[in-house]
Amino acid sequence: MTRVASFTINYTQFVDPAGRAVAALPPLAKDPAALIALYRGMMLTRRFDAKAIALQRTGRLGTYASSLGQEAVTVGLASAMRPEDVLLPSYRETGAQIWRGVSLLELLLYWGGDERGSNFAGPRGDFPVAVPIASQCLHAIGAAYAFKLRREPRVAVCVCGDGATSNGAFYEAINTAGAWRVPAVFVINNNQWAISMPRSAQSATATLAQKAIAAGIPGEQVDGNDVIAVRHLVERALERARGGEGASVVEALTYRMSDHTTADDASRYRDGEVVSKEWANDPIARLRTFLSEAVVWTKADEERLIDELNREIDDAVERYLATPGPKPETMFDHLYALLPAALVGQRAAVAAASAGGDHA
Ligand SMILES: Cc1ncc(C[n+]2csc(CCOP(=O)(O)OP(=O)(O)O)c2C)c(N)n1
Ligand SMILES: [Mg+2]
Repeated sequence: MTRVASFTINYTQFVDPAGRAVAALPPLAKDPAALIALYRGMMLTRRFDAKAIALQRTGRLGTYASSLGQEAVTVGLASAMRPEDVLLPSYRETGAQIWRGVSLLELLLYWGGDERGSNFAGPRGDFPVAVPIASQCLHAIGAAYAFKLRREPRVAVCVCGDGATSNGAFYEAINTAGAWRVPAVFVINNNQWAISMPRSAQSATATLAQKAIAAGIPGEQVDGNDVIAVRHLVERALERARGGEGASVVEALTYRMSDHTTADDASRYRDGEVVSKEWANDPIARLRTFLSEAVVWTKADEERLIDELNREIDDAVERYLATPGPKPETMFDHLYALLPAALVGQRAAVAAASAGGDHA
């Protein structure tokens, strides 16, 4: 018998849950401005998240998917990208979208059921939120193949959940990424749950990263609550893709601290004590401790930042609530470039029957 293939999956962590460096740090970790920007991005994401849930609970926003506890994955991966790269997010990448320049108003409009919120004024090339699981993985292949054909030094960055890696579209996408050697990075935001299905019941594989091996591309794991590590690993994967070496998979290990969405009640299927213990891994507290020790981050800095973020969020909420809601017939306007004849009549019938509404 001869061994014809073998593989190893590496796991990277730079800063442990107590905020201590546990490995030789990358240059980023010694750049106070860069660290503070990451901290601000994570704090904004968390505060926006809380506001979005409050708006949903008071009937002023639709179903919303929280990223509580997952801020380091979503902000870390976006911070590694260049503006000209393209993000293909799932519904849990609010932090990445904000970092990329999607406005808080656009996010509120989207989650308020208004498709104008997906017509980003900032990152024009970024894809809208993908709700159908893993569909964005295939879109990423299309985008990445276009970059390759046009010889543009851009990378398609696709983010999907742990559960999404059980979907055929994920396997098809990574297989094609390997075969076509396209500039793509697949980040698995492994929050340990696919609604009520725990990671252990989703797949018998030891790591999700090793699914990449079967596609002929590298896969590795990172501590998804260590923003420095996420940023570093995704940056490396991006450099590789940009340099013509092809796609890779980064599995970021984190934990979904929230319900699946505002339409879910996670206390029905998971142990509250286990969830509470996960707060010890909070990515924001970890960076705050690291910052206070490595750089100067005082209580006054923290208070100033919170004031500034509150103002930014309140201003977006005010503008959102003052935006007249979309007319019901506009639901026909964003799927087809040219509306099929069969739907033209339906659109007209809806328009005739509706008077429109608003978000407040
Ligand atoms: C193709 C498809 N199948 C099923 C669903 C229903 N669904 C919505 S979220 C979800 C679980 C996804 O879990 P995961 O990929 O881990 O992402 P997470 O929600 O944890 O971020 C499922 C099955 C869907 N949206 N699309
Ligand atoms: Mg999940």
